Amino acid sequence: MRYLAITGGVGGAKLALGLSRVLEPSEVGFVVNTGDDFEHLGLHVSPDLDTLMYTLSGLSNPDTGWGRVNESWHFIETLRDLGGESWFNLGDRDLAVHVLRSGWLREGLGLDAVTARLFRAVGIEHTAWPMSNDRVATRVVCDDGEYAFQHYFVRERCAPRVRRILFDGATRECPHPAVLDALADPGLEGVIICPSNPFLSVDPLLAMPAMREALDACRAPVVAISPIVGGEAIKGPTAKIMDELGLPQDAGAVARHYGALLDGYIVDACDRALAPRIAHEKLAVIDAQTVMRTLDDRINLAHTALNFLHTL
Ligand code: FO1
Repeated sequence: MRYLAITGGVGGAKLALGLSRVLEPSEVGFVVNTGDDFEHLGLHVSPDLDTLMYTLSGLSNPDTGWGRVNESWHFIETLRDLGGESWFNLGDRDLAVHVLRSGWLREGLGLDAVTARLFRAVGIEHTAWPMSNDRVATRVVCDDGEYAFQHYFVRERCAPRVRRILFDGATRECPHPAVLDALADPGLEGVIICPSNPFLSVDPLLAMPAMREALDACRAPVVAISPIVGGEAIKGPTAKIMDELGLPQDAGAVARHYGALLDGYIVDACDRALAPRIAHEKLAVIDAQTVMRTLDDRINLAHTALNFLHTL
């Protein structure tokens, strides 16, 4: 494996798609946040793994970025009519994935094996690992109480003010062993932290001490792409959360958040003026077009990140 890409949901999956178009399955592996996973209606839902699966296979819903294209909603509408819990929109086609995953997990398969089966079934040849086969659950402490991740994110639409973010199980559970092996492999040429939410999507991985240590010890350079462009998040609550955590809402604050982990950082072209102020002797900073509207944008950013890694 020449490269590892760390990704969360929608924003990260876009760059992952670009990477999958320019690198062979043997060259890149994707490490996916599972802090968002939860049991819902008796099913195990893994939103970020599914977002990656749908994106890489061309099955993603272009309007939402999550869930499936050509979806119908009879199940959730019927559930709502019957008085069931319907705030989390499970589409009819998407439901099949959750039913299969839950059944295979009950039979004793690991989340990694389940993921591999599902990815192969939709024709993906690249490998994606859940960050851990064990349960690490993101919890969001807000002014008005503590929320399980999806309750905060979907049910409450990220409205409560965030005070702290916790990762239950992170210090107890182990990262996926293949990820640790890849990070220790002298053949690894670089790690890319996709432009996912640093606090909600990347921190769950970094909260596992063995993952952090493996990244710190890794000899290959680590590059992140800023999810903040012109002081705003492309999608989702990153900028709002930064404000609530008392951080400035700019690309520099994300780089400082990752700290010594990074060797390189890519800001958007519109933040070009910030680059020299973010850079220091141990951090190279370049600018590029990071807003990925088209497949070409995704491929171009993938090439930029890979070329940048090789200069470090
Ligand atoms: N996000 C929403 O904002 N609303 C939903 O109803 C919703 C349903 C959903 C169903 C399956 C799935 O895999 C993802 C879904 N998401 C939904 C996205 C998801 O929960 C979040 O985007 C991620 O957890 C954050 O990366």
